[in-house]
Amino acid sequence: ETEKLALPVGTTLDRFIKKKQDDFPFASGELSQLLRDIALAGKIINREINRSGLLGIEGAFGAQNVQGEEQQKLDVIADIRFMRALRNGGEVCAVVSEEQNEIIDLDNPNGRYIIAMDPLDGSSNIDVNVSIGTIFSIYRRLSPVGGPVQMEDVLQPGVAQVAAGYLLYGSSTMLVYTTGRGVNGFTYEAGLGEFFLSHQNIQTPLDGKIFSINEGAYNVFEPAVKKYIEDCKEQRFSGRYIGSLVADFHRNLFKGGIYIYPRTDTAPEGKLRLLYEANALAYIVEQAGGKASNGKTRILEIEPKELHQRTPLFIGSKKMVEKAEGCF
Ligand code: AHM
Ligand code: MG
Repeated sequence: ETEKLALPVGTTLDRFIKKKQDDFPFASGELSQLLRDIALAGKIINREINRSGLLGIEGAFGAQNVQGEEQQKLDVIADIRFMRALRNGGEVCAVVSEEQNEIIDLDNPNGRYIIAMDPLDGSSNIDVNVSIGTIFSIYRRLSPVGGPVQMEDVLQPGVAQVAAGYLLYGSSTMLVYTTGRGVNGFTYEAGLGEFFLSHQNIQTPLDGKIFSINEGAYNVFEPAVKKYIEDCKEQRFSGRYIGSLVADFHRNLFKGGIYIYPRTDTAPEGKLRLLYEANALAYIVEQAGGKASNGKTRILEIEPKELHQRTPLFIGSKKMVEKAEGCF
């Protein structure tokens, strides 16, 4: 209640971050600046997405994008925008991105932070005007500042995240993030160019009635997953699947539900990536009172071995994830 009074309607993201910063006067403020950099990149990508339907026809009336780049796929554009914002910001020394195979060194040897991110997730929805998202995890580097980035800086388990969040480019654009003290959501007002605090201290329902899974692969699911899905159907739960992880996750976060991407024959470890898809959402869901698992182990405790490692994912309302785990 006191938090609510302290942060009135109309609180911008900048003001919110500043307020949180004031609560920790000995913090350096770098993390705050980093979150602002991410929000700025999010605004730029939001603008690109809103214009994306015009990309193909813009050539006809002679428009080129600001940097004069040739028309590129939107996920590549998003990657470029993020790298630029993070490099200019100076707080981040290295990035792991879904769009690039190797660790990206940002030439900021004094940067204290590492970011793992999927700049634009939901590839099958990008070209067809359906919700997509950006996912990010922030870690503190382990190796000494000033030196080269090491693999151990990047391969940290999810429990080591200092912040994580996502941008959802949906019917409105939202930024949702946590620094380990609850989850807060901000809605973008494009006319003013500001994110406003719209969802304070988000808590997810303990149980839910929505299951989100691509059932096209049902025949090759593990028996435990089949059993859990049958159970959902027996209870007449709603099946909802956009095919954009952020959008499916976001809906279930508010309404109560479970998102599942299990092992299949063609994806023996599932499809989603531990470092920049599963971990961030796992941190957020736990902070909101939910749960994330690979079926047996807590996602945040999995020790990563490679940058683009995959993991099966069961994430959402605590009771639903526990029940799914119980089927194994
Ligand atoms: P991407 O990183 O290539 O976009 O793949 C991740 C996406 C998720 O957003 C979504 O939940 C899932 O892939 C959908 O996969 P499928 O089409 O196999 O159901
Ligand atoms: Mg992705």
